[in-house]
Amino acid sequence: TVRHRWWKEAVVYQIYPRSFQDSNGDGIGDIPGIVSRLDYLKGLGVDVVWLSPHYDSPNADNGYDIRDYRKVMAEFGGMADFDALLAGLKARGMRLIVDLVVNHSSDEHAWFVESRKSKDNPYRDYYIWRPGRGDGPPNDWRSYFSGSAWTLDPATGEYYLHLFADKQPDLNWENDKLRAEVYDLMRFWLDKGVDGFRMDVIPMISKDQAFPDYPPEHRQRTEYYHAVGPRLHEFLQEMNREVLSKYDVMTVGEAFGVTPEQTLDLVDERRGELNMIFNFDAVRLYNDGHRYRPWTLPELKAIYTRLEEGTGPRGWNTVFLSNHDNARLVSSFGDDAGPWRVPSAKLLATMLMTLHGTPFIYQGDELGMTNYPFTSVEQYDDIAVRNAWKADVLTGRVAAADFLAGMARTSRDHSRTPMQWSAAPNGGFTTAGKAWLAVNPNYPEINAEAALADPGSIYHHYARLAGLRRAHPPLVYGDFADLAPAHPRLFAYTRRLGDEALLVLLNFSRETIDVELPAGIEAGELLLGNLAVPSQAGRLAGWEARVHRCRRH
Ligand code: TEU
Ligand code: CA
Repeated sequence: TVRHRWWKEAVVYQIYPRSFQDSNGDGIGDIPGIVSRLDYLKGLGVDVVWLSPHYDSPNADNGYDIRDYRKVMAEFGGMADFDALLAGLKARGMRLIVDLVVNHSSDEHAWFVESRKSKDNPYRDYYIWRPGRGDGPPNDWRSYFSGSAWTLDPATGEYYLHLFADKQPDLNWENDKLRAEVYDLMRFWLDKGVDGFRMDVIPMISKDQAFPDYPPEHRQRTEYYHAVGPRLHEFLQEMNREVLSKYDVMTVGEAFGVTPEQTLDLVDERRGELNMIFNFDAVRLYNDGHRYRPWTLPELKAIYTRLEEGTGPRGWNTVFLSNHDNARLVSSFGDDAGPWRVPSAKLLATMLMTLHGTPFIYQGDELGMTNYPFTSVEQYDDIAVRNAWKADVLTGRVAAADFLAGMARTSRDHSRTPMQWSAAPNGGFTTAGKAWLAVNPNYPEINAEAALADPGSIYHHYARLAGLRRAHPPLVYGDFADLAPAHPRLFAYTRRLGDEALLVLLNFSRETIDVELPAGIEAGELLLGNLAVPSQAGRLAGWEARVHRCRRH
């Protein structure tokens, strides 16, 4: 039997602070802005907020490059604002988890400033330094933001490793002192009362100390090489023993490069590592290295079955299809054209909130916010886009038109445009003339004020789904079974716990379809649908989603 835990029952909402709500008219979202929207989150049915990095940072990668782990980013406010956020959430019965970015720091972190000074600096081994090979870097490892993962530092003539930007040097987890520093900074935030961590690219912290070139099978998708290094499980068990086990907290590891089969070792409750991870298989279905890849429903469904089987009763999954690193939910997995946007966004909400695992809602998806109509490279802010443009287009390797077509479907900036709060200028995100990243021009139609006023809105559908989850334990703890894995349009599944079973029916297309269920399974009472007038039993209209009691005989 599965153990009951608050974080299994929780609905999590991700806030990307730069883009959530500006309170002081500088065009940049901030913590007081978040505090002013807590009732909005409560009304949505949120139990836990995950805050993307709020730490002091020079913003080479919007806060994922941390200069001081114990300081709040000045643009976002100060520690008093952070404390007010935490208190405001707790007062409303919600919790807060923060981002833990400890695969790398900023090159402006005091440790790195010291580390690069000399080979015998006490902080030298806080980072990963190696001499070059011939005239070049130590090996063929590549940065996820284009180019080599090694940068030559003139001060000592050695290279430092950075799996991300050159301003994000990788920390050396082989060093006991570094690990102790990390555990210390974790305690700092836990002692303040935060309820856990989302851990950035955590499976990549352990590196093969031989630093070999990529094995041939991992040259394309290097994340499958960098994840699950030799000492990963040892490090996570130590972190759990030293820190996490002493608090009632939740942890979710961003598991870029971890397969469903490798997942249980990270989240098995007997092993004492993490509570859950983000598996990337679903969210990356349409995104093949910045190129759009057409995906099919049977592929998506197969991922959920594979995760169910891979994780089993002693582990736990997350359910998410968007975040600050991916394009918009409804534009990627639904149909954001005209009349289909609202029903398809509600269908996706229904799926996220009824699959087996803790659901993560990304800010703005509860409004059905869409991809931004980017047309030129200058409109993008993301370092991933800017570096790839230089590395791929300016070198003639990729045609500009192909690059832009790919980014128009996959760029991280689609999800980073500001929240659309109202029909006021800049969607009510800021009173500045200009937000740090342009607001989607569809804000007069798609905004929170309109959604709150409309009982049929996507926002209110999420709220009803959160209520349904709370009322029906099978939606949290029940097994998942896909009833029609090969069907190209229909996703039909049951969630069963003991004698109680629910049936979820989703039509991933514009066409009306017949629902073909296996013998012995029937739709009972309708608990929640996404259309004002649900279709009759046995049918689903275009993008219709329904949750029924399940009758079996
Ligand atoms: O993401 C790492 C990651 O796995 C990718 O989604 C990455 O963003 C992509 O390959 C780049 O095109 C995490 C954070 O979520 C992301 O925002 C940071 O940029 C990255 O780590 C570095 O901290
Ligand atoms: Ca601001």
